[in-house]
Amino acid sequence: MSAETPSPSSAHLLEIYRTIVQTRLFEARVIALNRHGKISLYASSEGEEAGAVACASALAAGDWLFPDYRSTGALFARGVSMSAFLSQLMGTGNDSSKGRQMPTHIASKELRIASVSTPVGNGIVHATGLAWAAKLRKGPEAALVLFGDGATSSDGFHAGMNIAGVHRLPVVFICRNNQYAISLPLAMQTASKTLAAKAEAYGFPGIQVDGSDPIAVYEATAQALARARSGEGPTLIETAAYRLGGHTTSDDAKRYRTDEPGNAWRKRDGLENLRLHLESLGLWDTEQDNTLRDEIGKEIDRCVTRALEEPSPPVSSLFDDVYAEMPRHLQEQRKDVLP
Ligand SMILES: Cc1ncc(C[n+]2csc(CCOP(=O)(O)OP(=O)(O)O)c2C)c(N)n1
Repeated sequence: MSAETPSPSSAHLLEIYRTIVQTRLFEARVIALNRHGKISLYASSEGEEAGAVACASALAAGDWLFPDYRSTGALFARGVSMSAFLSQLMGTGNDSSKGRQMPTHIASKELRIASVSTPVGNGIVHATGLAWAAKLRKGPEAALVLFGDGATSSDGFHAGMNIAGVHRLPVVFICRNNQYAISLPLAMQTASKTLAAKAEAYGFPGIQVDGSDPIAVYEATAQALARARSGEGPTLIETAAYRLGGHTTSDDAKRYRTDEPGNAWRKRDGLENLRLHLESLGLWDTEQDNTLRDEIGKEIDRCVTRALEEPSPPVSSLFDDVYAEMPRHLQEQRKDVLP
C-alpha cells in the first residue's frame, strides 16, 4: 500500500466492527429461522463477513454497490436495515419486491444498491455498465461489485473486465476467493496461479488481500475507488477467504469436502482479528463487546418478531409492476385468480 492509502479512523473502525458482529449474529438467527421453515433459503457468509463489511465501508454515498447473494455484511454496511432484509428474506408484504425475488435478492434505489442477480457473474456486467454510464455522464460515482471465485469462469466476468479495461471505467471488482463454487474446488475452476492475475490480461491491476484482515480490505478498496474516481480505471481485488458453511442452507458440504480446512480458517476469523486489534488500541474491551452483542441480539429479536407478524403480499400484486398496460392473457389470469 502507498503512503497515501486512506486508513479508516477509530470511529470508522468501531463502526466496521459493530457491523461485522451484527452480520454474524443476524445470519445465525436467519439460519435458525430457515430450520424452522420461516425462510426458504439462505447463503451464509460466516467467516467472510469482515471482508464484505470492510469493502462496502469504503464507498461514498453517491457510489453504487452491486452485491451477490453472499454479501450480507456489505448490505448492512451500506445501510440496509435488519427489518428490511428480514421482510425480503421472508417475502412479506413489506418486501420492496413483494416476495417475488429469491431470498437475499434485495435492492434499494435510495441506498444505491443494485439488485442481486441470480445468474453468476451478471452483477459484474451490471456494475461495468453503471461505471460506463457514469464516465460518459462525467459523474463522480464509482461502482463496487462483489462476486465469488466461481464467477471468474462466467461470461460476465470476461465481458465486464474487458470493457472496464478498454474504457478505464470507474469500477472495483471484489472477488471473494472462498475456494469453492458449490462443490467445485478452485483447482477445478481455473489453472491460473491467482485470480488477481486475471486482471493483467485486461490491462489493469489485480491485487490479493487477506479477506480476514478488514483494515487491509478497507484500504485496498479505498485506494481502488480513488484510482477509479481519478480516471485511472478499474482494479480487481481478490480477497482470500474460505466458505465455512455449505453453499446455502440446502447444501451439505460434508458430501464433497472434509472439515479440516474450515477448522484452520476458523482460527483466521476477521471478526476476532479486528476485536483484538481494537483492544490493543484501547478502543474496546470485553464488557463493551458483551453489551454490543446483547443490544444487537435484542434488536434482532424485535425485528424477527415484527417480520413474522407482517402479512404476505396480496395475491393481486402478482400482476403489478411489469407492464404499463396489462396484456390480455394476464388480464384473464388475473380474473381467474382474484375473487
Ligand atoms: C450462470 C449460472 N450458472 C450456475 C448457477 C448456479 N450457481 C449458483 S451459485 C453457484 C456457485 C458460485 O460460486 P462462487 O462464484 O465461487 O461464489 P460462492 O457461492 O462460493 O460465494 C452456482 C454454480 C447460476 N446461478 N448461474
